[in-house]
Amino acid sequence: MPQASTTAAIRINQLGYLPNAPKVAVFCALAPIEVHEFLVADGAGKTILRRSAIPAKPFGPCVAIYRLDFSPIRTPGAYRIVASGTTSPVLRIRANAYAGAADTLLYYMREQRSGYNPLFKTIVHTRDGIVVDDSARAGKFVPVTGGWADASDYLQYVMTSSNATFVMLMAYRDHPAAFADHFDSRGLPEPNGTPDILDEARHGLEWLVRMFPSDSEMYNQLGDDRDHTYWDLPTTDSADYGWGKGKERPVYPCTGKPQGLFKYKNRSNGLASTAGKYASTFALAASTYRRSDPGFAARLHNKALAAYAIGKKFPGVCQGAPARAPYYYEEDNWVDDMELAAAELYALTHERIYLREALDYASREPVTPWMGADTAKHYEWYPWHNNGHYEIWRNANAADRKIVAEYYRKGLAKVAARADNGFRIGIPFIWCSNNLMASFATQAYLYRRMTGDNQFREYEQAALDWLFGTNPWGVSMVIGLPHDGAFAHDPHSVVAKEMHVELTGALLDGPVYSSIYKHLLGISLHDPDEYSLFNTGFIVYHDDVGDYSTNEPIMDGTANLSYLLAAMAARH
Ligand SMILES: [Ca+2]
Ligand SMILES: [Ca+2]
Repeated sequence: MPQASTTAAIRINQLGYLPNAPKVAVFCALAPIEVHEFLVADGAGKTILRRSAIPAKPFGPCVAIYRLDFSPIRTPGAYRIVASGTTSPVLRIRANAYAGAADTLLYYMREQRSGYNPLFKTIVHTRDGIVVDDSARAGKFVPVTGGWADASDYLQYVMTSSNATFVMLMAYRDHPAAFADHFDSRGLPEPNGTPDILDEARHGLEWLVRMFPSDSEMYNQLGDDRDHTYWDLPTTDSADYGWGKGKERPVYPCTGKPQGLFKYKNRSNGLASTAGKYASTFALAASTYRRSDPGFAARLHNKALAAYAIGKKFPGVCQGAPARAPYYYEEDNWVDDMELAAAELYALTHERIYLREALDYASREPVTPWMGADTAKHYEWYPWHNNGHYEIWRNANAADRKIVAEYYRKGLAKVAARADNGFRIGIPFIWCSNNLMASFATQAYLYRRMTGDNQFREYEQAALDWLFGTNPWGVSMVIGLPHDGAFAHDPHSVVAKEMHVELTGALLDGPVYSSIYKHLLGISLHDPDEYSLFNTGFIVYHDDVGDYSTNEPIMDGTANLSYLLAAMAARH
């Protein structure tokens, strides 16, 4: 059945609804309309539920919004909702709605691999790289091929790659049953006896080890925005960093000082943000591989201790380094990273000093600062949610558990206080809003798991539903999830465009404030906007290769979502 009207739509979670979870669709009208009730019809067209539509505060292009709560239906099946002459797409209720979803994300992670890349079936970026911006080592070659391209450019960051690796290890630790084995360590479609999530995490770990080769060499970034000079494939990347087109790429160390080889400088003032991320990831990995690969685990254990010591010695942040453009990762917090590191070192060593230090760091930033804010700088508060509180909770006594659960509650309450609109969404729509959405839902899930308190359940579900289609545009923010859903076909990606491949599993950046979109440099749409009717509000989203602000797939956000999707799959 087609939509009866283009001026109203019923938005649903296209992936599906778990039988026992809250189930809400959102009626969004572009003009005022009174909707009193809605009905739900089963696959045979028989009405099985008739209920009042709940009016809600307008949001974005949706001048009139009604929440259509069909939670009473728990029987698995396919249904449609009808309200005021508008019919929803088919919605599914099923216990396995999230089965395989976390593994689907890994298709994109594999596609992003540097080093051996299974899509191109060759090694990409073989000459990484040469140290810059460090008087002692500038000009030295360090072998750092590997890891993942950060997004649709080919820059690589320890900041995002270590968080991606950490979250994948954490997802496997907590929800191993959610992951299958269909690919080998190189990412080729051949089972190898290892869950694919661990194949992917190990690919990240081995790059991180290369980027921290000794206790006195801590590297942070590979490549810089000179990468953006050419629109080319990873195999033919012709960026010229001064050593010839397609030759070596620069490797930036953490120096504790402002960095930038040209006009723009970052505000780096320490090493702890990066050192903490190395330490937490290596410590968790040391536990992961303790039995299966004791030699690797021992090496990671030592590196975790060394990185943590560096973080303690040099507090402060090690930010992304800009080159020709003013955009860079402006991470401004580091106590969250040191908290997570201390929590993991406690889990690894059982030495109580680490638990005390973790709690101390936690008390210095109990709430990730974007929560409750209208805006933030680019990646100012990163990671998007602080896994450290949950990691402390896993090994702490009842009193300390209560403290860290309360930290999470405060952050969730700040976001929920802004979520009085019809979509129940309270995040700021800065660049990479989907990462905030996924992290909010993850923190809400962790809090619920820690406390049994369901007070944020509605908002947690709304954030998850948003990512899979309950948003003004009715678009899933993950390409190919579900495979028959409405999702981006024109992402900002040279690989998708030139290779004619669907970037299955990729999480997009997501909608931004229209005020941000209008002021970005060099942005323009290549095709007529199929979502133009819904781009009239304070936020915009475009399925267009030209929109690098809302339609660019992003590696760290994709990995960050793996935990939540694994949790949703594993609980039912
Ligand atoms: Ca495998
Ligand atoms: Ca941080």
